[in-house]
Amino acid sequence: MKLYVFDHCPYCVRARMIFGLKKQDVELVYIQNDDETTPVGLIGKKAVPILQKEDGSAMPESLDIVRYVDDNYGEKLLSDVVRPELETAIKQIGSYYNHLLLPRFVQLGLPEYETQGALDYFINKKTAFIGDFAENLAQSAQYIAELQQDLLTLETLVLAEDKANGQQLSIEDIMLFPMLRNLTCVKGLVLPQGLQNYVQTMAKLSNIELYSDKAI
Ligand SMILES: N[C@@H](CCC(=O)N[C@@H](CS)C(=O)NCC(=O)O)C(=O)O
Repeated sequence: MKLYVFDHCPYCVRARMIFGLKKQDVELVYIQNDDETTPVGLIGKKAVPILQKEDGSAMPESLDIVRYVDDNYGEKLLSDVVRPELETAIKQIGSYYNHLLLPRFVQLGLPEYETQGALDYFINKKTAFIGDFAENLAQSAQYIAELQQDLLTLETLVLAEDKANGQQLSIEDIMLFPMLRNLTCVKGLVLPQGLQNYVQTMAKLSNIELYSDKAI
């Protein structure tokens, strides 16, 4: 199977997680950010992740991919239960964290921005969404201050470092880890200890690298 991804894409990290957690091989294909031909050719629109199955057919939508792999390869791992309070905490952080993340992604040396065209495409598209990248970077301290508070709330909901609900791996982990993993690119952000333990443990279990070493 092949999984078409961008490294920074949290939905792609969801899909990558299930392969890592199940120790199931998959070929990762990093497309350029401005490559519309590949995804449109596979699923009729420009979006990743895309799973190309063994029969050649292509599947979009991160959670569909996660459930497909969980149901069809090895013993089922994930519970479907998501606590509403965890979902609320994730949505709250998700409402502004792109102001911190998007201007940093383009400085991390990620494979989806190898060409100038790919870089320009991303910057133009996302500037329309969050405003000027340099201005957002300059406002990091205020976003980080808000985030530190919200992360304290989130920490109270993470009950074990290898499964957020404390009992079984679940869709909660598939939603939560990609967000925390992306936040490791923010220099000066101190994850509360419980979340730091969680992100490190889940990175190992999922076989997905963090950005801590190149944080900006
Ligand atoms: N609902 C989709 C969302 C996927 C999505 O929004 N992917 C983004 C990247 S993070 C994308 O491909 N956007 C088009 C673009 O970047 O041009 C899923 O869960 O897979």
